[in-house]
Amino acid sequence: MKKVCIVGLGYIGLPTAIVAAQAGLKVVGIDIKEEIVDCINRCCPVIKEPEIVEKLQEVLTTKNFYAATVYEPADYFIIAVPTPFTPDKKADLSYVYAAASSIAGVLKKGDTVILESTVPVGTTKTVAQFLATKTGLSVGADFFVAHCPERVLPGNIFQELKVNDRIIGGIDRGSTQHVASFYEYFVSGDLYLTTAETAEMAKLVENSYRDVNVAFAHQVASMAQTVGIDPYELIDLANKHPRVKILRPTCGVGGHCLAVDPWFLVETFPEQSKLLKAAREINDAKPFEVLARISAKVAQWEASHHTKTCRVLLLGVTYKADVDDLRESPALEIARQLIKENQVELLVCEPNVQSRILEQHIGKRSITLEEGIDAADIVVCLVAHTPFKALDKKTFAHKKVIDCCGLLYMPNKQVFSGQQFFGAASQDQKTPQQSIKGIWFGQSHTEREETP
Ligand code: SAJ
Repeated sequence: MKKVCIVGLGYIGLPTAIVAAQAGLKVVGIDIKEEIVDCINRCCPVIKEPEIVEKLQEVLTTKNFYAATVYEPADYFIIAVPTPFTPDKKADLSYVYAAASSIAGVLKKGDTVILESTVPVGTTKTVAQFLATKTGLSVGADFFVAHCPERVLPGNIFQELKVNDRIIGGIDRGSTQHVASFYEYFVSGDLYLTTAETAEMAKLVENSYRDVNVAFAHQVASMAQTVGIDPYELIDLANKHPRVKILRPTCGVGGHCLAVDPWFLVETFPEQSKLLKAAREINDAKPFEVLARISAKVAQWEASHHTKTCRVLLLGVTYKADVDDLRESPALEIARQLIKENQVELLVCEPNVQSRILEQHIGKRSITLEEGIDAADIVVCLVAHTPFKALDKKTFAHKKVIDCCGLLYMPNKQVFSGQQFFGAASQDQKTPQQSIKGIWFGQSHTEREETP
């Protein structure tokens, strides 16, 4: 049975280890943090992902998987460690090289090393040379190296790990072949073979494409709002065009991917990446726009309530809906800033993050939705988590609301039918007026108090 050593038991490494173990490979997962390794071996993963506990239990029981802090010899090594950026927006590859250094200690002839972490163009080749120098082995002859970027969407990782197409870019043809045969164990999607540099750049381009499109949505929202148009209704209507698909404005862009990856292209191609840089700046500015709206609303509230501090409830602080991940979260940044300014009494409702963890980040525990809405003077909808979406919109009826994620937007499904309109109008004044509102004039100024 082939053995795999997966380095980095985070959002990508752990699910990949589980899927590989389910496919019949012998997998050891390596993490530098002992507490993470202990938790995983006790089947208490620290990351949240649908079905992760059941699947982890299964592979621990079959003994096809276990976690450790010490590297072991294996046939395949997968590097799935974080690649953050430095304060001056340059890729920080220290975790990649630390992993490569430890792999070099156990690497032997015939082994394959796969770099899954997102990296600037050219990194895979440099890592391969680094391994060759450290081990004295010859890359392409004694061992094989390729980049195979992960492409899964948090919240749907187990499905996407198997069905998504993968790009495999070896530092030479032999490496590409070796790595492709590895992914055949568990990927049902197509495996596209190319060079290491093309694979690296494809990943960066994919996420930059999405970042640029979110920035477009954010600019549309800002323009619309300036003239009192509901951006969610506007975008909904524009998207009725068969070739238009504008994304959804939120309180910013977060996570470890979109907010980071475009900078790796900007670093390598400063002259040819102006649009990417502008998009990054637009998305990074979004939380400050939201903070300005909150300040304005609080000032309005204070003008009519002289006696007490305004209570502001934030709904959601993770980087996007229905995940527990706080990395690069614009909503969390908004919370931090409000705490720092100390002008309001801040309440936070975040059902996806344990209160203890939230407290470590912002010194505040999460309160329940009911408590929060009851106590709040102003509700700020930051992240459209499913339990928030399930709320009866009437819950917000007597609240001042700033909706930054389209939580309160109700798409009007009615489509004008001349017969219905004219026919109904002559019989019943009330019914046609309600339906006309959605069809002709939209619902922007009547149904929702405020948008981002
Ligand atoms: N966002 C919006 N509006 C949208 C869509 C997203 O504001 O319409 C925001 C989200 O709220 C979030 C951020 O963008 O803050 C990123 O969310 P996301 O769902 O677009 O992406 P990630 O970072 O969770 O995952 C991305 C995915 N890449 C693409 O869709 C091109 C995923 O497939 C990658 O595997 C992942 O990055 C990665 O690891 O690179």
